[in-house]
Formats: sequence, C-alpha cells, structure tokens
Amino acid sequence: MQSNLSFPKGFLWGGAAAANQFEGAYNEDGKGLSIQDIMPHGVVGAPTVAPTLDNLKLVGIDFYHRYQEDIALFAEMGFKIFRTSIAWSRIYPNGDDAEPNEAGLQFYDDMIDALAKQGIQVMLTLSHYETPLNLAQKYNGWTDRRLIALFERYVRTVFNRYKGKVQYYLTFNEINSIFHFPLMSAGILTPLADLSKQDLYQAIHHELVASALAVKLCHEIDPQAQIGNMILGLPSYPLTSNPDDVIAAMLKDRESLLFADVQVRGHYPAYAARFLREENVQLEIAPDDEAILRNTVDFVSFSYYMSACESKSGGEEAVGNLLLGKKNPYLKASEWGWQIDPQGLRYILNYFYDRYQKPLFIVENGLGAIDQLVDDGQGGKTVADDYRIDYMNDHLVQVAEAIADGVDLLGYTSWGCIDMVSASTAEMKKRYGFIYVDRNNDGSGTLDRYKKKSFDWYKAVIASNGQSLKD
Ligand code: BGP
Repeated sequence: MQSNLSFPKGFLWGGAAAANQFEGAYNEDGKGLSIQDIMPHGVVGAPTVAPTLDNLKLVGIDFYHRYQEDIALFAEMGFKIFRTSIAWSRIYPNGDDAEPNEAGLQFYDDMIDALAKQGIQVMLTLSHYETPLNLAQKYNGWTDRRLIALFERYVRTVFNRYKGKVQYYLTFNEINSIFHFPLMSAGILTPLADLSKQDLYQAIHHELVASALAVKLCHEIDPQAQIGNMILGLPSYPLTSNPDDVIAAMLKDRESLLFADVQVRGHYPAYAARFLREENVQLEIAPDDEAILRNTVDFVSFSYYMSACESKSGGEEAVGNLLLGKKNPYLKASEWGWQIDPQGLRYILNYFYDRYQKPLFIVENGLGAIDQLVDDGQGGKTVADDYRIDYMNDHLVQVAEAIADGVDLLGYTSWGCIDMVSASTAEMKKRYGFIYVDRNNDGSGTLDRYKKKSFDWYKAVIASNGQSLKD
C-alpha cells in the first residue's frame, strides 16, 4: 500500500507562541499592563489588583531580551514560519492612547527582521489573551462598543508599520473561549457567573465586527499579507448513539462554529437567531456592521489538542483545553487530563474544509508534559521526551491523512515550540517545547536553553517534509 505521508511542497512547518506567555519585560520600554499581569494563576482563581511577584508571566522566558538566540534555534530546526502575537499594550500601553509607543513598535520590527534574516516567515496574532488592562478596567473589555475603534487604531498602526514584512495575520486567538473565560478571552472583568447573556453576546458581536474590520484594513493596507481567524478546535463526539447525544454534540459544536461561520461566510448563521431568542438577547447591531462583517477571512486557523464527548445526560466530566466536555472511554489523557485523540485532528480538518472550502492552518498543537532535564552523556543536558515525539508523530500522521483526503492545508505551527508559561494554569511545569528553558514554578532558574530529543526529531520531520514520520 502506498504511504499517505505526503505533505505539499512549500508546506509551512513551524512553531507558535504568544507574547504574554514568553516575552516577559512586562513593564519595559513603555509597555502598559495587560490583563495577564493580574492573572497569576491563569484562569484559575480571581485576578489580583496589581501585578504580583508570583506571576511567572512578568518575566516569562525573557524572549524580549533573548529573541536572537531563540530565533537562531528555530532556524536550526528548519522552521519555515514562526507564529507569535503582538502585545497590544506594547504598542498602545493603555489601549486608548492617541499615539503609539515607538519602542514597542521597534521591538517587533527587530524581531521580524531577525526572523526574515533566517528565512523564517512571520505569522502575527493581533489579540492573544492580552487585552490592555486599562481597557478591562475602564470599559469592561469587549462588552463596550468603543473597543472596536480602539482595536481599529491599533491594527491600522500594525499593518502600516509592518507592511510587506508579515506574511500571515490572525485576528483573535481562540475567539470562542469567551463563553467560558471572558476575562482572558475578552478583557471582561465581570465574573462569568454575574455576566448577563446580553453583555456576553454583545461582546462577541463587537469582537466579530472588529475582526472583520481588521480583515478589511489588512486587505487595504497590506494586500500581500493573508489574514485568518483562529478558533479553539475541540470536536464534540456524541457519547452514545442515542440521538439525544447526537443533538447535544451538534449544539456544543455550534458554540464554536458560530464564530467561524460569521468570520468565513460574512453573516450570522441561521441557528444564531434561535440562540439569541432563547437567551433573551437583543443584539445591538449598528448600521454599518453587516457590511463590515462581509469582509471574510482568507484562511481558517485553529488550535487542536483534544476532543471531548457530549451527552444530554450522563458521562463523566473531562478536563481540558478551556472548552470542556465528557470523558471518552476510548482515549487516554495527558498528565493534565487532556484527552489525546490524533484522529480527532483528521476529523476536524475534514469537517472545517467541507464546511468552509477555505485553506486551513493548524496554528497550535502539542503535548503539555512534565520534563526532566538530564545529562546528555556529552557534557551537556537534554530531555528524553519520547512521549512528546510520539504525540506529535501520531498527530502529524493524521494530518497527512487529512491532506490525502483532499484538505487544503497551508501549514502546522506546533504550540510552545520553546517552553513558556502555560495559559490556563500559568505554570512553567507544563512544557510543550522542543527547547527546554531552565525556569521553575517558583520562579527560580537560569533561563538557559537546552535542546530536547524532540528538537532533532522535528528538525528531521521538517527536512524530510514529513517523510521521516512513522506511519
Ligand atoms: C491555547 C492557547 C495558548 C496555549 C495553549 C496550551 O488555549 O491559545 O495560549 O497556551 O492553549 O494551553 P496551556 O498553556 O494552558 O497548556
């Protein structure tokens, strides 16, 4: 039988990160605070009033000062593309400033130039869980329509500044996570339990309009760049063949598809009217909004870590990547309880491609695990992360299957290609990288970098364009 391990020529292999999780330098060179600076425990626990020393994100892995060294390591692995985000609060420290912060703009200029020098293309997320803190405190984040104009000002500055130098943009990271984590996702300080459905859906509408405006501006200002949406991809399987469970899975998926449907098709899907009616929400839609929403994305991007089951009744709750569901008795889970399902990636790639017929991009995937730094026998140190290699190999084999199925896939950026602070639990112990960073949960460590076993493994995958994977 012929192998299905065939990736298209020019497939964009790479890695992904987010400013708030790895840059550090949280108050340097004019940067303002972001919501992450008051979330020392991620989505667990209440936010603090001001930054506290136990918040690992304030230092991150100090990418801000070490980006040259890190980018050289990415180049050594053969990365074709690197995805990171721009911290809005580096460019507009308070989010509503009249003028941008030149030092912040300069940092990303330097970073982008360093990537270009190594022949690595750039993908920038415009908003990755790092709303400027002032916008949360003064406006309650995206519940306030004024954020659309403030975001427009910010992205216009970004597109004008980096015009011709950035190949791919994403608008909002995992935009569908707002349903569960309104602070991290949308800068909304009202606790979820007290947030009215009216405010929640209004915030969603504002983000969707802002996302479409970013698409419009990107096309006008920097037409050679492509811009996509980004959703948290977590397919729901019916827990049993009971039709009640099938409908429960369909409804659960719509919580995510709602966003992509608007961003890809340019209007709200038919089923949205029922959502809103049943939640007693009367969306305030400004006269131009519908026309703005018609600015649709060039490609569809998503994160994928796991799948979950849905059931109308019964089933054990699973833990997982921000969106939850029920445990699947057929799957094993990671040390953090995330259910490992490589075939779910093939499934979701086909699902999205069938639904949208737009090029897709996997912009996050990987295994968060506890790593042990050990002697490599040659005077250095390494991590024997065979579990990570197995996880990634199995997922990439399913990616190849999806490509064989006919899916048009632009690339794959593995999450946390260098260890960084985790998003949901804000810890260092949960590591995803090919590169180990010496920093611990208590903040100790030299910040030195070490290549894990997976470093050479990924390098071989990229060099062979997937041929080195084990079917
Ligand atoms: C996604 C986020 C990332 C990221 C990743 C892994 O939800 O977009 O920012 O960190 O998941 O999650 P965690 O870091 O919580 O393990």
